[in-house]
Amino acid sequence: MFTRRTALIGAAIAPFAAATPLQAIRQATAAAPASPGAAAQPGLVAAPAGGADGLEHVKAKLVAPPAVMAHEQVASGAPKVVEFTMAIEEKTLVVDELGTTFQAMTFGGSMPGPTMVVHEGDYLQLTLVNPATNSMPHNIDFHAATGALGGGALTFVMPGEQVTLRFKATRSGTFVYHCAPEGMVPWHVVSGMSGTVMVLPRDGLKDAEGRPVRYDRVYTVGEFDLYIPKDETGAFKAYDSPGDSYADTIEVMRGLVPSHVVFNGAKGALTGDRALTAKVGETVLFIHSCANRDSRPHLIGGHGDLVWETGKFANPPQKNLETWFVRGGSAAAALYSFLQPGIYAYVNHNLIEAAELGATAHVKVEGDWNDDLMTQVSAPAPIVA
Ligand SMILES: [Cu+2]
Repeated sequence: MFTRRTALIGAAIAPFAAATPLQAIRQATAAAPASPGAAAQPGLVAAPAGGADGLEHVKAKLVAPPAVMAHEQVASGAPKVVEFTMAIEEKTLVVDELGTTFQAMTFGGSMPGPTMVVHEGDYLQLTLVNPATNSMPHNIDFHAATGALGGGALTFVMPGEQVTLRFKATRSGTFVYHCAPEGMVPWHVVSGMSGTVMVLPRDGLKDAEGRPVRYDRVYTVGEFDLYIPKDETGAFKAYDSPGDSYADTIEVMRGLVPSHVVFNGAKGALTGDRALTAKVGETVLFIHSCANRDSRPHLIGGHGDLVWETGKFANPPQKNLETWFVRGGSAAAALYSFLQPGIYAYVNHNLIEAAELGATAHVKVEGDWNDDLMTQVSAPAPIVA
């Protein structure tokens, strides 16, 4: 049956030309294992790659951001095959205080998707599930992986299908993963489909001098630029499904002016009752991903003690940063030990994006105030002549 949805999908994957959009989709699905990327790495298609044979398999439990799954900072034992299962969920989200709705497409039901943690030399094995309740084909491109469009060429799944991909984590660092279905990559990405993989060195993080560093807490922040269409009165439009929102959204996207720039899917997702928490004396690792657009994180009242601006742990971290940078299409990592209690704003220091469009989080820090670091010498009072 030729519906608006199938027409849309057919148009979106036009490179796979066929008699009808549905046939095009089926051909695209069938063609995936025979794509150039797959041909170059036949071991990834069916048979296990030799290096993963005989390794211990462990199942990892993903959690919703800003939390990060339980993990070892220093790997115990030999490399493992770490198995993940993640379902894609298309859903309507409220993204601001006006009640504006957004047709989100998500990994694991959250924006960003859950952060996966492995160690260098481990194999990350993901079963990606696209439930029949979804309307779109999806896949996953791991920036941490090597070959086959980051796995995108081997993971194209229609609603009602699942696929399992395994790749060797050969580089340490924080890396974006995102959906990348041919013909509609940017739309899926700005609809919410990205997250982070953290590949830790087997012996843990090190400072610029090579000394071990550890964190007490880790949070994952995903920054998203949203392009929600408005009607002729200037009010945000609501849609019934991603497909219904497609044509209008693409038009707004092409203007490159986001309607919202948010952390973790909505204005206020990480403020107030949902603020991140820490205690004075604790060291916190902040992972900050941007799948599409650049950002410049700043912790107001604090600093970046150690910052892996590109997120890559093989490179020595930068020290004592004021504000750092996250290139669109990457995830940075910043480590800070809190010295004072209070509410810290963690912002994109394009302050218009932070304050007007939504890119603000709060860190609520408990502990004792250090008068030596800061004190109010005299309270506000009339000017003394
Ligand atoms: Cu997708």
